[in-house]
Amino acid sequence: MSPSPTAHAQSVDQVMIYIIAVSVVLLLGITAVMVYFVFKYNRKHGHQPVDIEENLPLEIAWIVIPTLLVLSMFYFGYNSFRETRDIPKDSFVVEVTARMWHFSFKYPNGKTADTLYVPVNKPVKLIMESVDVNHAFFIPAFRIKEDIMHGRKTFLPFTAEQIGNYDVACAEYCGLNHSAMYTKVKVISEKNFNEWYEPKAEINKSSVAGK
Ligand SMILES: [Cu+2]
Repeated sequence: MSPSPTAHAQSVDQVMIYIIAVSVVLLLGITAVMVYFVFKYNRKHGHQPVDIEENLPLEIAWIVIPTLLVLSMFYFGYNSFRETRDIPKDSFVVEVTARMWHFSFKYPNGKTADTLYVPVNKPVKLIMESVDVNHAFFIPAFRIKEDIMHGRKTFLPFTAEQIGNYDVACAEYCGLNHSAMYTKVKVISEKNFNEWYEPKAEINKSSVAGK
């Protein structure tokens, strides 16, 4: 398995594995007991149904154990969700505009792009808005997804820890070409990012033009 591109992706995966593991243990356990009882208490072997009177330890067990399991799932899931709401103060802000059927990105210096370029290991905060219908910004590799609406800004933070290209998809059905509404997030080194963000040649040209 390739390393997780974000710490958040790792924690989401751990929650997922935990929930699946609990579910599998319960499924196998319950199925095994059920099948065993079908044979053990088979009516053909002379067994008759019996009304079970109050069994306090059993009742406590079937209330307490599932409650603890569900609460633990909520606890781990909520911790992982908090990571998408607690935004580092020094985050690099990129504005995302969604429209049918396209994402565009605007950087603090006014630069715009159709692809999201970000430096590796830098906290990024996306501030997102739609100019038309509802969309959703989804980076499967980072395990993050957030709705994008018209007239209301939503946000999404992430810190990419692996250089690479990752898919971005619209995850809210938004019309005819929704299924083609894809772009990429390109995580690059800080040096490459700075070269892309403020190319030297252009700075020189504009400073010459300014004189
Ligand atoms: Cu869309």
